[in-house]
Amino acid sequence: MRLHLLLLLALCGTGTTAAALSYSLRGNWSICNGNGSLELPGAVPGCVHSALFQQGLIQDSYYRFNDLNYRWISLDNWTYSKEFKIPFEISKWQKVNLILEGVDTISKILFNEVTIGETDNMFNRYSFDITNVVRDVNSIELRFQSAVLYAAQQSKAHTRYPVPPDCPPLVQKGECHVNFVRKEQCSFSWDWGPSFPTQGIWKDVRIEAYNICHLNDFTFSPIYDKSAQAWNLEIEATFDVVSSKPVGGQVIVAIPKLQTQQMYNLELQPGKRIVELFLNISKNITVETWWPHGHGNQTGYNMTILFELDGGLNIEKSAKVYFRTVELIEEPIKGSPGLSFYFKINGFPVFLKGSNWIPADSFQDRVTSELLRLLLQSVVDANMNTLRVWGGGIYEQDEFYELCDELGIMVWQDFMFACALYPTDQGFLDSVRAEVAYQIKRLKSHPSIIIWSGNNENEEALMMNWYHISITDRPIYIKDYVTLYVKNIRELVLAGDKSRPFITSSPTNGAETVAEGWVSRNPNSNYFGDVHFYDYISDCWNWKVFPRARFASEYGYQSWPSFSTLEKVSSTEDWSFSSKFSLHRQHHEGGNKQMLYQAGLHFKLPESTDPLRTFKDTIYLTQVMQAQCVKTETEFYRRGRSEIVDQQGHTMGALYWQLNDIWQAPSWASLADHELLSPTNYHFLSSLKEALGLCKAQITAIISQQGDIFVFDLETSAVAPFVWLDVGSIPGRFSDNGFLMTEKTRTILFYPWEPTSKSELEQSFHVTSLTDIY
Ligand code: BMA
Repeated sequence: MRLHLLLLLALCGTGTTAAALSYSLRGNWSICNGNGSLELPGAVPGCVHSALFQQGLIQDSYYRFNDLNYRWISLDNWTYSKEFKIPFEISKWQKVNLILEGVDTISKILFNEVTIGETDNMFNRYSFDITNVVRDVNSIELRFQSAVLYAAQQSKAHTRYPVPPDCPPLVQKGECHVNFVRKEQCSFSWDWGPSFPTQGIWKDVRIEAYNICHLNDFTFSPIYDKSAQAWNLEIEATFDVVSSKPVGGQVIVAIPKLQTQQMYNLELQPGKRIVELFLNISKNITVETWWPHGHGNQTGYNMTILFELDGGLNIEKSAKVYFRTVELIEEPIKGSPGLSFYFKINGFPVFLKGSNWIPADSFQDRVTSELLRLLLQSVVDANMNTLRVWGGGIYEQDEFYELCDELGIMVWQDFMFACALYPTDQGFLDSVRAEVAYQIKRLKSHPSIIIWSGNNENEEALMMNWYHISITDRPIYIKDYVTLYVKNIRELVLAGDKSRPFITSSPTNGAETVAEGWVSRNPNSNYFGDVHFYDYISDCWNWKVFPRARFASEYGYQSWPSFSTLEKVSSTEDWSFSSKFSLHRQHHEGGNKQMLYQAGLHFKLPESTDPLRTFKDTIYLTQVMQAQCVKTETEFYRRGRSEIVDQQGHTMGALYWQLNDIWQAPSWASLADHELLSPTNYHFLSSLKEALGLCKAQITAIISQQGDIFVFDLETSAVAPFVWLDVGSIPGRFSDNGFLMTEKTRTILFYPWEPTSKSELEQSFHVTSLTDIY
């Protein structure tokens, strides 16, 4: 969906006058630490870590132990400042606002040395009235407070009762009390991620000046009227009317391809005004609906809205409109107690197959449109149709959702609360309310988003008593839970968005959770809602260990990223499975042992006399193990669609944990720094450690180029399980990898993500198969 919120122009009777002008404050700012000992230039959007790196003052933050070495950066209180001249005559404008699309996180803002406001939520958009302080030449300062110190203060000030967890497990080497600050929750560390609590201006900043009235924002929802069998479009435009008299005029909405044009009269009273428009699409016109990938096209229609207001003030917007319906079906199932939990898109039941999405980098200024496109294209190429934007990360940038619309990827959108209990004092709630209202407005026009979910695992944390809360204290926390997710977030969703369902948590029991007072005794039930399932002890080749759930929204196994990925952030002494580095990067208690245990159930563990060979082979084997485990479990859920066994089944979703990685470390991800592990289907009659007659396979490749693509013609001397092709640090994707090679020859394509050559590929090419270890 492309909302072209560009500079607003108005054409006045004679000549041309702009009704609004916008001046971007992107680009170079000055950054200074708390005691003034460090001063450096830094980019906006950006963060302190990136600025220090760009100035050569720190190394790559992901290198070796730098997450610990650079802890001082997030404990300091930094200031961003800039002096600038506005290139138009500012005194001619009735109203001037400073717009900050994203501030990370706690800051006090001074404009020409006057405090104009404060920020405490990185997910909110801020607008401050600077009409009375703005001049032609200006200074702006954002005085940040360390989010880590702020979180500690907030927690200390919450004296009535603790709000757990205080700190992450020690193995995560993270910071404490992240639940007290409205910031990317995993930036204080996670069980796959480092602690980099960034500071900075992470999105656009600009000055907007206007006369008469200004369109602040504009959003819409296509709604299908079942009884009339017709589509309607509900449009909402928010104006700031600065004229002292009412502003009249008309608005024309047009969707040419649907032969639809409607005109409305309007009169805007002074002050903040919301205009609601209702557009009927004639039922005689065929509207092509938006479908998820694999189910149909992603047809969208161009729409224009033209406000023609008094005094020749014209404001025009354009956007792409997609039409689709989504229903969450919870109804009795024959032969199974409980309720179903599945989605109907445009009236058709759809199995949600996909993965969970986490932030693509600790430093969001490094997440480019190209990276998003490559990752999301990989999602559809791997035949997925859904991503869950997990609640411990961020509401993704507009481009992410635009790409999902375009590619047909359904998005399960969590609100950003995860694995914790949260406070509900008024200041916190006000901040959350502003965040939620803003995010609903920003995102609701995207057809890709098919559900809002209140949080990640917080109902489970509460009801399974993760934090050892005494039974007598539990009602306090249940009350807080209901206040936050039901009385605030849910209310805002119901008021602001009629075009998709809402659930309070994941996992949850859906309607049963509601019936039990918004918290279920066991939110992970197989008979209701969705489940998260992790089991590192049982043999993953034995599908009997998996839950016959209605919907598996999280499940998975860890693996190590490829050696070529790790090599870039480590040094020779780190290259063993038990090195200080390997232990440091593992943020999940016992994770390295669990991987070896699981791999050892079906594979011989590597025992080369060369320690580096053993390390590389072990990494390879953890990936093979992960691929096998996720494959077995995913196939189990896919089969479960049409099965009811022991009164359980009718599974309608499988989203494995996790698609992508945030840094180079062991995790549950299948895409590690731009490489795709895509297993093909086969069935082994025994564990591979028991297989007889496997001979060492000599695999050779002849590489040729066809346009932008490289063709790898492979030849093997013997049957080779889990053939892994590697081109070192050359970014790109193979059409298949980790496959079983039973035929003598096979052709695989390589899609480079950056320009490369045949000779570069030949030099970097390396192939491994299980027969190299045996
Ligand atoms: C679930 C997720 C994440 C976590 C993953 C693996 O709990 O929601 O919090 O990273 O499992 O442990």
